Amino acid sequence: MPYFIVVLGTAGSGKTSLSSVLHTYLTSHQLDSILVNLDPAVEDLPYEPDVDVREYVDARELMRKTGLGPNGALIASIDMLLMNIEDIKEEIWSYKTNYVIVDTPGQMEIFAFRQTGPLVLKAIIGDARSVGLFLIDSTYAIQPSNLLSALLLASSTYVRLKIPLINALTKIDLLDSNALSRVLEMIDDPDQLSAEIASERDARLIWDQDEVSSILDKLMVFETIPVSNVSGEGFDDLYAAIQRVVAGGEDYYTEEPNPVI
Ligand SMILES: Nc1nc2c(ncn2[C@@H]2O[C@H](COP(=O)(O)OP(=O)(O)OP(=O)(O)O)[C@@H](O)[C@H]2O)c(=O)[nH]1
Ligand SMILES: [Mg+2]
Repeated sequence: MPYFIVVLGTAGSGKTSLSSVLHTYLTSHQLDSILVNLDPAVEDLPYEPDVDVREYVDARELMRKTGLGPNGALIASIDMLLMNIEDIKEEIWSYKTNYVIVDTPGQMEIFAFRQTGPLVLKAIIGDARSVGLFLIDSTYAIQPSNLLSALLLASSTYVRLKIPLINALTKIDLLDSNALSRVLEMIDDPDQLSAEIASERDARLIWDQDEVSSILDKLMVFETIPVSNVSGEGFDDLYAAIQRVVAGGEDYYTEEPNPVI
């Protein structure tokens, strides 16, 4: 059975880029994987998907035909994916592969927080093991209150999808090493994050420091791996974290002889 790696995160956080780079990384390590584009609204992809839901439902065509706006068309498209789910699942599972990388739609509030998105994922994954990568754009996370809201979003995504998550802090090539260390320290230390939020002029109006600390104490805290989809930095660590979740730390090879490269 393959392992499913579901790439999640807010619009523009780097899901499509990371899916592509991860596929290249796995291939270069003699691990077979396929790429599934689960975004019915995407126009251009930097990779050639093995399975592409636009062959079942094309949100852009739906917009043209129905006059729906982008969000309405995406909602309708994801609902329509569910109607085709058996065929989509069959196509994905027809590949004998180690990993299935699933690139999800940009508007994650439509995908993860409505009824049908999680049902689509659940149906595709079936009984296989899965891990979600929740992408946080590091250039956004340098602002402490942004980081807090990203961590809250990761937690609520976990509640919705009920698959284990790893946070991937993307675009670290755009941060200098001091800024990156500061973000990682805030993620590691809830007291520091709440202190930094308290010192933000605008955020102080909504959050007080004790409140933030107590929220952070209760939050699910997922492992965070810094990566760059441009330089490839961090992918050894990301792969190791994925392995820890899906295969309990053991390196994994399927029973099938693996015809990689
Ligand atoms: N510098 C840098 N740019 C990145 C990185 N990852 C993604 N980008 C850029 O960020 C933009 C968005 O990347 P995508 O991979 O399309 O992000 P996405 O989450 O799939 O976007 P949507 O599907 O539209 O929500 C693109 O211009 C990418 O080239 C990274 O690690 N470093
Ligand atoms: Mg994308």
